[in-house]
Amino acid sequence: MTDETNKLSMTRRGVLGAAATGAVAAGAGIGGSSMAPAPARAAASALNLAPGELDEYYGFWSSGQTGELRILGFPSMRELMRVPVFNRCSATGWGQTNESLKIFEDGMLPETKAFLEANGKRIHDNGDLHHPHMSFTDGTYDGRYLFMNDKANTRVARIRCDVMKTDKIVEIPNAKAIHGLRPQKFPRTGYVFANGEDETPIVNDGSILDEPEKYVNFFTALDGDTMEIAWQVMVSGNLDNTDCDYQGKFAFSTSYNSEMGMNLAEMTENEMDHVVVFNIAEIEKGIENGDFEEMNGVKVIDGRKGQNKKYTRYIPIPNSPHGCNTAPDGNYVVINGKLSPTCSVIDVRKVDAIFEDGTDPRSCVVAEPELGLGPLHTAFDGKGMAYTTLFLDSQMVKWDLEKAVQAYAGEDVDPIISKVDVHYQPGHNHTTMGETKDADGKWLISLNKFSKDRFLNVGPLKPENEQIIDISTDDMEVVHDGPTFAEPHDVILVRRDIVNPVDVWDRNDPMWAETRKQAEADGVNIDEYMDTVIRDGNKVRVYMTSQAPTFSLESFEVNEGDEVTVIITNLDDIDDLTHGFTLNNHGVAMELPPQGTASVTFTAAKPGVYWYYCQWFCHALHMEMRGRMLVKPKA
Ligand code: RUQ
Ligand code: CUA
Repeated sequence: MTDETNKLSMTRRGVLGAAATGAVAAGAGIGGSSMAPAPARAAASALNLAPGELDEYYGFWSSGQTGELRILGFPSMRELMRVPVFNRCSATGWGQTNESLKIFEDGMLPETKAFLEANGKRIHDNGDLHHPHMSFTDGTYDGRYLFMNDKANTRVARIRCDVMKTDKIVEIPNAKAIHGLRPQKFPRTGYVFANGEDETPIVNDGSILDEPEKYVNFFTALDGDTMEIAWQVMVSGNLDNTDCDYQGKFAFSTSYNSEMGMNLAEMTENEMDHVVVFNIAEIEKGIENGDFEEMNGVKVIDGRKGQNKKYTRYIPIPNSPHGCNTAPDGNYVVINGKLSPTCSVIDVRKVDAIFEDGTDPRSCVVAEPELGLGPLHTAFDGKGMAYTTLFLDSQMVKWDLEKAVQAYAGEDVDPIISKVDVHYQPGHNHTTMGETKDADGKWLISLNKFSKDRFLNVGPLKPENEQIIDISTDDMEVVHDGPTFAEPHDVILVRRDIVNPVDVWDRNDPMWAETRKQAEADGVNIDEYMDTVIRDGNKVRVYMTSQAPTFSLESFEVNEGDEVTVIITNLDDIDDLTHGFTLNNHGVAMELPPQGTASVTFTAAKPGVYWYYCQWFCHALHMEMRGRMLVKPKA
């Protein structure tokens, strides 16, 4: 930084500092927003928990292109845990242990396996996790599972909430780039609905590029219990976000590319795009009656425009709509207009009718309030109020659903209650319990895509900024700024009594069932003390246990070129006694949770002595918790 620019930025900071006391900093935000007033002391103190106090909510955060799920205490915003999902994790060995590789590979399509092999890999190292959602029973969270999408590599994953670990990663055939994802709310999950965002030629064999009429898109329903694909629906246009009703009848997906355009000009050509409504009972009937085509092992229903069956309806919506959010009252679905300053409100009670012949699909739209520029997502307080993010205006707008309906019907009422500046460019927002029928209207969070000058400068790559807004009273007040790394798209805020993870693993957990089988074949019981090395040709299996502060094997020997598998059970059975196994200069590390078993396989290629050690601080003698691997040179 030159002296000159340094001076300039100092001056600018001075201006912004002054703005915080009430003056408006002209052009401070991308959208020209002013700074927020100083946070209300009362609300702020609710966010600053005293040492030892616990949060009222679990926040389950996506992490976008980082590929993991993050758990934060809310409203304190203290990060509690990172759960690796689509990413490789250095700390836990996710993506390296045999147990996690099995989860990745079990759900992988054969062509992906072949592609990875050709590239000398077993898994993709990246993912793009946008939308985490919990399983539902009867319209509210049930604490069983979390489901999430991977836009980068077209996958859907599930996390078990009892141990907070990923247990399924399923690559979706036919579709490309899974984006919007929602679990069925009623009667239960049930289905997990997943949108393919990118269109693909029906026969995608490398012979078609510029024939848009041959491109289609796929809506996928997975079975949330088995994580098998129940069915898919082929649609016209692309699919962005999705939500479903509280009655178990319909799912709704936005499409910003009804044009089936292949470039920006084509994709944004029409003023009206659409929402696709999926009629779940009719689709199930169609599957039962054999009205499907089997594509790559999946039953695919043709729900494209003009097929004139009762599987889908296309509701025209202005303009490149994005977010799709069902209100807790069960009556309304809010479609966020993005390029249109409006939100379109669908009345679920009028959706049956649009499946009748000759009914205008727009007849279920009962409100279309003009809210501001760039509406992306809407959250609810359960008291009839909606909160919509305005990306271009850098604002949150609070509006009254019923008043919006009245205004659309011609009454002289203004649905907009208030607006507040956020910093800057908000994408998703979420209220406490807001996507369930138990929305409690306490807090709202705004996930802002730009932080700019809100935090200490860390270089060209800035954090995002997440702001908490107190909605317990009539006005919205920004009471907290929180920086985050790339790039939480979405979050759910779940009452803490719903989530009840265990402290110690169950020895019979399916996570290491495969490892157990191998051990049984080797005559080893992985539930007890073990210090056995089994040689099987050039394969060596090293069985040991960990118990603070020792590994049962203080050394083991292998030969250069051996394929070595280290299998460890952590016999410690109390709270918070995690060990680890890290093998020096081998790129090998894994988590050993209390009463858990984990294993890792590598090739011993470098003769010499290598120390292995425990990387989780576990005991006063943690540093001493180590041992040696001897790799003997080839004779
Ligand atoms: S999207 S900023 Cu990937 Cu959820 Cu709307
Ligand atoms: Cu065991 Cu540190």
